[in-house]
Amino acid sequence: MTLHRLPRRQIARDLTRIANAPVHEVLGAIGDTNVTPAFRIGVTGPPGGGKSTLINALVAVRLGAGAERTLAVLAIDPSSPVSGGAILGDRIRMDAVADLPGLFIRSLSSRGARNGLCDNIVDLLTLLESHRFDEIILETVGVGQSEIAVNAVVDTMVVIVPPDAGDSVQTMKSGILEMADIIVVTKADQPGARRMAADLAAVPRARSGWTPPIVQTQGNGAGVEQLSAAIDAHRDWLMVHHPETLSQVKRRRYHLRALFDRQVQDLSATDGELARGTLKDDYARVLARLCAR
Ligand SMILES: Nc1nc2c(ncn2[C@@H]2O[C@H](COP(=O)(O)OP(=O)(O)OP(=O)(O)O)[C@@H](O)[C@H]2O)c(=O)[nH]1
Ligand SMILES: [Mg+2]
Repeated sequence: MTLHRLPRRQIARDLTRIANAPVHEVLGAIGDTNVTPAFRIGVTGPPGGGKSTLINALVAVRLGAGAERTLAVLAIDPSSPVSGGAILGDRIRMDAVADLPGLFIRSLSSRGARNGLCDNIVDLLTLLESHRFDEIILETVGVGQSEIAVNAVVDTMVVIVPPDAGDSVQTMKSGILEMADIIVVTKADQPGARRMAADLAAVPRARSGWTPPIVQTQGNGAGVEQLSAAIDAHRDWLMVHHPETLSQVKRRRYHLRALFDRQVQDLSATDGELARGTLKDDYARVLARLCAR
C-alpha cells in the first residue's frame, strides 16, 4: 500500500462497524488477518486540555518532510453520538493536516462503554494495524478509569496537563502521572504554564529506568518537535529494555483476554437462570454456553 492510497472510507466504515459489535462479528471482520503491531501512542488528559490541538501539531511533525510513515489517529469522544461519517470538524481541529498522505483520522464515541473508553478499543486498534499503520495515536479524555484502560493498550503514554488544571493536579499527581511516560504542559503561552511545569518537576517520577520528561507545548507548534523526540526516545528505550512490548504474542494475549472478558460478561448478563442454583451450577452453565459459541 502506498502512502497515497489509504482506503480511508473503508477503514472508517469498518471502525464504525466493529466499535460496538459483539465478539463474533468482530472476529468475522478482523479474525482472519495476521497483523503487525503498530507503535501505539496514547494522549490523555482533562477535557479541553489541548489534546487535539497537540495531536494536530504532532502529526505534522511525525509525518513531516521525508517521513515515510503511515499514521492513524483515533479519538475516543465520551460525549458525541456515534457518527456514520468522519467527524473531523470542530472537535478534532485537524483540517490543516487532514490531507497529509499516510494519515487517517477518526473520532468515535464511547457512550455506553463501561470505562470511558470504547469497549472494543483493542479490536479498533487491531483493525487499524491490519491496515498496516506504522503508528497509532489514541486520544482519550482522562476520566479516572479510562487512563488505566488506555495504559494497557498503548506503548507510550503521553499525559497532558493544561496550566489551568489547578487543584486537579493534586489528584493527578498521585495517580495518572504515575503512568505517564511523557508529561506535557499544554498551552505554554498561558500564565501559570511555567509554574505548572515546575510543580510537576518537583514530583518524584523516576521509575524502573525511565524518567518521564516534562515538555511544554503550544497550539502554534512550539515544543512539539521536542515532544516528538521524547516519544522516539521512549520508544528506543522500550526496544532496549522491554522488547516484548511490541511483540505480537503480548498483543494477542491481551486481545484474547479482552474478547473473552466481553463474551463472558455478555453471557453472564444474559443468563436467565442465574442464582437459581449454586454458584457452581451458574459457572458450569455459563462455561458451557461459552464453549457452544
Ligand atoms: N491559549 C491556548 N489555547 C489553546 C492551546 N492549545 C489549545 N488551546 C485551546 O483549548 C481549547 C481546547 O483545545 P482542544 O485541542 O480541543 O482540547 P482537547 O483536550 O482535545 O478537548 P476535548 O477533546 O474536548 O477534551 C481550544 O479552544 C483550543 O483553541 C494553546 O497552546 N494555547
Ligand atoms: Mg479533543
